[in-house]
Amino acid sequence: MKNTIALLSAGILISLLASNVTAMGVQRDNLPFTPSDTPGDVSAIREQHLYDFQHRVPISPLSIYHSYAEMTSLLFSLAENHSDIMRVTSLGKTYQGRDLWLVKLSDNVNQEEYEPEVLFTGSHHGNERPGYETLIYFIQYMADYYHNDTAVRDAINSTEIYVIPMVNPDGVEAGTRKNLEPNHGSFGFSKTVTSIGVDLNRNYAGPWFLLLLRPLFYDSSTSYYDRSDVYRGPHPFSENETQAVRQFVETHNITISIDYHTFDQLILYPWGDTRLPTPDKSLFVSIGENISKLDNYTLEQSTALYPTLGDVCDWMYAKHHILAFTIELGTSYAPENPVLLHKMSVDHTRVNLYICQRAQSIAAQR
Ligand code: 0X9
Ligand code: CA
Ligand code: ZN
Repeated sequence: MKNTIALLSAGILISLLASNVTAMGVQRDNLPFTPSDTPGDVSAIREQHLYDFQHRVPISPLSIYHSYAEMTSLLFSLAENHSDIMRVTSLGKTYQGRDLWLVKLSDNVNQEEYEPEVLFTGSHHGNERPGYETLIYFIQYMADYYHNDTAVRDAINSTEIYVIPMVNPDGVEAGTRKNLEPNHGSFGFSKTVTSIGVDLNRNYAGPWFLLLLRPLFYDSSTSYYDRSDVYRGPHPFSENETQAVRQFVETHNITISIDYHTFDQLILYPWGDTRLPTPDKSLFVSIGENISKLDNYTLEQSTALYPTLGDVCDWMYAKHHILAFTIELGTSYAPENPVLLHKMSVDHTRVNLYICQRAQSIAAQR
């Protein structure tokens, strides 16, 4: 995506991106952190790989990420072993028939309790694997450390934590940014299949008409054209995956959310479709500054990266008043270095725990 934009829109966006990578220089204090063993029914090969991964021994790059099937069996085995605090359900199916898994982590997990709710989503873009991998790590850490880490216990006892680790499993399996839904022309009117895939992070509702009015402002970051890598789909919520997220969000009361992408080491807050600030800018900045103390990433409004229409955060904030962040992990789409991936996972486990804490204080005030 960044490559596409840089190629297509020359200097302006390149300099925008370049200005975003300034280091914050904040020192972090390291959490004592011992990753646990993986549960039994993950394949032997995977266990070996994870063992190596956890011990920071470089392994074959292709194998440091879970496949969809491996993630599925890991999630179910964790839920089985921690059935008091973890539950896995399906929010629907993708075009290719994969279930969209929702993980809930909370005490009395089978009851809807009156506790602040938080949501973490990953891999709207299938080629951005750290999004789901860091969330798998987070889920596993939460499940395994419930009894031994007070921050984990507080978060699980006092919040309802929801995770949709892989929003776009078809794309993950195919290694593509977009999902695998066949397109019938840009507006869905063609009888034949003209191309494959919608950019799910352009498919949420928003002021779509602005693309007509300000084509240059959105430039090559949002597109009508079905062949584009940033194709928004024939209409808002045309896709199974975004419908599933919408259905979930409409039936919950989420206070803070983070949507994980790669890459650029950024913490982004709305708006992403206009340079105007939101009424909650100072609250976004206050939360974002604390996140950046934990991951050393740069905090800015989404439009500073580039303006888009139809991203998940703008919709969540505009429609549901959710304090919705995008985090762009790391310095490449899917790093092959297990040490980097591990550090990303540890840092963002701490970020997610902070979000649980902060959601409690914000929900108490609202
Ligand atoms: O373009 C996106 O969807 C995200 N970047 S990525 O490189 N992972 O594709 C950024 C979305 C943040 N929102 C806006 N910039 N408006
Ligand atoms: Ca609970
Ligand atoms: Zn992305």
